[in-house]
Amino acid sequence: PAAIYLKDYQEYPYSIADLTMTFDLGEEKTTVHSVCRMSSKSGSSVPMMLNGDASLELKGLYVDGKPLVEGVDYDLSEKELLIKSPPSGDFVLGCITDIEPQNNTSLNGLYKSDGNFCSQCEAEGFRCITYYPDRPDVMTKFTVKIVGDKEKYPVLLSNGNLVAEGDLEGGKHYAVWVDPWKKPAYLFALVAGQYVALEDKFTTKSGRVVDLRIYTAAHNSHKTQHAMDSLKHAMKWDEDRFRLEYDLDLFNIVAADDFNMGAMENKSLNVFNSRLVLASPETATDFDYNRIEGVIGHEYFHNWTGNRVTCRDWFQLSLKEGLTVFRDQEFSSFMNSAPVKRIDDVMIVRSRQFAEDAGPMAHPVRPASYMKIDNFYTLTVYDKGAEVIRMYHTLLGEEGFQKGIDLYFERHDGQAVTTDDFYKAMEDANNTSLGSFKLWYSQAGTPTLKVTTEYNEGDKTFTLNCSQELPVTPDMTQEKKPQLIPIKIGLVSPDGKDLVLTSVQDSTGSETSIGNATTYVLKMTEMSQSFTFKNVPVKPTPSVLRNFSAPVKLEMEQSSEELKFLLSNDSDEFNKWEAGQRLITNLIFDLLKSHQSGQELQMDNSVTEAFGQVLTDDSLDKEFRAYAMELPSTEELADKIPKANPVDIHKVRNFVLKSLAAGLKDKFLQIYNANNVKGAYKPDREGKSRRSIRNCALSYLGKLADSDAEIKALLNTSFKEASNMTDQMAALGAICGNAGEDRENALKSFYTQWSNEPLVMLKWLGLQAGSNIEGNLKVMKELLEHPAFDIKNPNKVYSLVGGFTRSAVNFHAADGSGYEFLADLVIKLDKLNPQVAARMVGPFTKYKKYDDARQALMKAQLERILATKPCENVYEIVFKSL
Ligand code: DPP
Ligand code: ZN
Repeated sequence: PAAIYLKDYQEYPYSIADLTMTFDLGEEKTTVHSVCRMSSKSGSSVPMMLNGDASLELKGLYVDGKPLVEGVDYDLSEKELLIKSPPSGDFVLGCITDIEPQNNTSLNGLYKSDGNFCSQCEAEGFRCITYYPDRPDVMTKFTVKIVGDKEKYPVLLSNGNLVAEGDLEGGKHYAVWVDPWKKPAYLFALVAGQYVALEDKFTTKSGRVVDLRIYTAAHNSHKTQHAMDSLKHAMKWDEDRFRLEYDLDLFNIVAADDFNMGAMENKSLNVFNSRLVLASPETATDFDYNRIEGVIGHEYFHNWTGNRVTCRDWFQLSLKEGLTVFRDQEFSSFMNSAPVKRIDDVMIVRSRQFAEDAGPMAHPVRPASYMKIDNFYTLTVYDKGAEVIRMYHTLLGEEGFQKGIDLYFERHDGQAVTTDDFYKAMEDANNTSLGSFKLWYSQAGTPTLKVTTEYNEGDKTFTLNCSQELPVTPDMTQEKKPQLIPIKIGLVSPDGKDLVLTSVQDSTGSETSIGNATTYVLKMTEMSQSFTFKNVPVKPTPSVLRNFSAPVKLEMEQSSEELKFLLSNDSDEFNKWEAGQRLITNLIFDLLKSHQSGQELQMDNSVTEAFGQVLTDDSLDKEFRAYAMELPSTEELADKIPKANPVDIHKVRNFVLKSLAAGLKDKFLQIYNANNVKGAYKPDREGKSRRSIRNCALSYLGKLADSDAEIKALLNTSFKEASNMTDQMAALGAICGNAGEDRENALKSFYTQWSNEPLVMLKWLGLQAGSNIEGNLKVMKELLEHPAFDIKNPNKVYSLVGGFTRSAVNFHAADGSGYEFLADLVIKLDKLNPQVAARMVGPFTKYKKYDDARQALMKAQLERILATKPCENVYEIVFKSL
């Protein structure tokens, strides 16, 4: 397959006034009749290229009612249909295709899930439905008529407003939907089947009454209230924070069990993976409740950032995704604890996006080329993209940022635009130049920010010497230039308070007056640059990169004493947490050295003490304390060292967990008991906070269960008495950390209780798959054959196979058996669902991070996959990795 380049972008030569589609839904085949009113933009006849998947059966092609002849009027190839000389003026293009949604296992285009018809068109699914210019800059108004069996498919939905419906002969009925907003084909959706809806209303601030409906299978209808509440909160929040109102009289959400992505923002008809809609206290955890709230917000927010203003081409994907992730992050911060949300998001960036940036698939936020766009729905485009948006916000402030947003919509509403357009709106609205900030879009890789500091007692100045290093990445075509890095900083005085900052001078000589703030954003623009704060009365402890003000790897030597000081005193909650992370990371790497040189491991008790203080500091939010107790993941740790041995890292990390558990046992018990409150589950902040510290304690205590009968009993009681899924999963997880009878019994009883709930079965599969108990591969092979698993359902694959790849011990087993297992599955999935197969191949792309032996084993599996001549999606990733 050939690569597609951003530099080759060309406007589509035809515009489409409107598109009318008729879907005749059937069990053997579905017939799609589409009619476009088109015109040549230049007024002359140029060849017209339409995209179409090989699975389409072309039944008819007409221009102005006259059939076109293959070979004469048009050429048809695997992926394209080329009309050689269309009329030069206005004309009507008709196209009839037959498709087989019931056999579509790729879940791309129109397919069936649980007996219902459902569609997914982003990025390039529409071409699996009909021949069409399937690209985001071709926008038009859609009218969609759906015809189907009334009994089998009582609910018929598409985008926009329902304008007509009625019965037809032969037990059929129809519905006609008109979307008044023009849109690209990727935002088209069709749903037909048996659903019930939860209904509600929202009145916008200008008085529009919007009907809200969430459709699910009848047996799940009691699990949609939280999604509905989240939707109303999101609608209100977007009005308050961004002044953005909803623009139609109805908004529908449908839950689908089989879905590749998390959810999809089709205009007024969002389709959701059911795991991101359905929640009840008994079946969903606090984590699920939060995720649902965030994703409901995310898809709703796309109505403006994505739908009203969309992308010119897929290289601009972050235009809508980075911005919308930023918006959903801000929404979740507003609804929950802002510092905890920030920590959560940074953990994802550091443990997963940094790894992507360091691997063979590294690409800029705005990629310059791709083979399959499906492979670019990445942490870089989404999460690093959101960090880029956050940096605008940090640099311009809330007011400046909102001015930029206003100008962006003023200029581009109804258009398909680029990240450059967004950048320009931000600059122009603020009458400023952001200079090298733009490079964040085009340069791949994670910058390393190195900082050294010095205090001058005589001058009372404090200097930071900063340098940035931009890594070589596989996509690199020229030397990288320095990127503007916003460095948010505070100076903490020995009494624990932030010093007042008065002025700062940078190495170019310019001096800026700060005006007595305690936090300041330095704008680093050079490869190396120093900043000197004046009037600093005492030697401070610097708190650098507060709130993670840029997605960089910070390298700054700070002693254990300084880190402990920041852990107890930093007023920036992110950096307070971060001090603990750095402290424990240093300890883990010291211990790793001991371990690898055969020494016995010895815990540093002063670290235990420092963590104990945070754990029991009642002035801090409980959820924050739980996060402070979480150690960096094995993945994040592996990312920091060359030739990592993940099994060793896991062992050392586990040793530290156990040592903390033993050292703080009484405190954990006390916390567990104090927060083990009986009563109805509420997914509110107070309840979530309480459960979070309770279950943090339980998880630590679980580390002691193999040698402590009392704790063992506590875990079992906790499991039996759990009255909500958050507590039940926490107990199950703690019990399952140790092999033995308790584990077997708990897993069995959980299965018996929940085997009829597919979403709960995902947890059951995932927990077992991620186990670090040695020899778990045998269990994996059994689970593949288990009725709770289904290789055609993406969620089950993500839980079982994805879960397994997070097991340091078993996936990375030294004999390569874990790698072989994954490759076998990728090869199987490749034939069924290319997008899911490509996601599952991901862990192999990181092979260069690991020790030589593991590298060789992983590489061998990549070669084995390549030899099977995989689909384009898998091919791109494997090829780039090798
Ligand atoms: N549905 C996916 C998302 O919202 C792709 N647009 O991120
Ligand atoms: Zn999105």
